Amino acid sequence: MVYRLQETANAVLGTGGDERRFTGSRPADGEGNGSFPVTSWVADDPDPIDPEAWSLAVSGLVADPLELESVEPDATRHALLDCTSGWYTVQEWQGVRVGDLLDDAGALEGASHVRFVSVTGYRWTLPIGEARDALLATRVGGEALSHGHGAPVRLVAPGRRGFQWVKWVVRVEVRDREDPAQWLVTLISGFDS
Ligand SMILES: Nc1nc2c(c(=O)[nH]1)N[C@H]1C(S)=C(S)[C@@H](COP(=O)(O)O)O[C@H]1N2
Ligand SMILES: [Mo]
Repeated sequence: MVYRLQETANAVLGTGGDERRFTGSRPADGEGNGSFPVTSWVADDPDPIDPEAWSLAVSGLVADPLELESVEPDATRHALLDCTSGWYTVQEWQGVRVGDLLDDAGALEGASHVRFVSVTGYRWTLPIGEARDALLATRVGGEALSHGHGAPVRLVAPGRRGFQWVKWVVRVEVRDREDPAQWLVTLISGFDS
């Protein structure tokens, strides 16, 4: 019933219909920071990150842990960000391939997963093959990423839902296992207790 009413509203307003993805999400059109919403899963809302104070650690099952003070974008991907709150956007993201970082650090035998950790503690883990192909993005639609969208660096994980695209990344951890607790941590992230 609710669904029917929604369909009727869409017909009247001229929104929706064919443009919806199979997830139900509607498009946010345009390019760059201003063209799609800033969304947090629950209460994650860190202060803007001072790029001078920021660094990106690549650690865990690696031969040479890295501590990068900046990231030079040298890779581009068109990828679709689909938030469970009902919108999606296709953007050109620029950044570094996670695979290149792992090659620099030298992923060790047994490495099977890569965990991306936000300055807020929010985190998500991908199987290493998929992680290699993901991007740590510093730019969107030809612009430097804004704070709300995850500056200085956010994960771009093509094919994954928006909540897995970790913003404000400070650590990349190479691991030999999944991370069952990530659901809980992600849900409570941002709540002071
Ligand atoms: N650190 C952190 N990363 C996060 C979130 C969050 O709350 N904290 N929200 C996620 C959700 S639910 C979505 S849909 C996308 C939204 O990205 P955007 O704000 O750039 O649109 O970021 C994801 N990354
Ligand atoms: Mo989301």
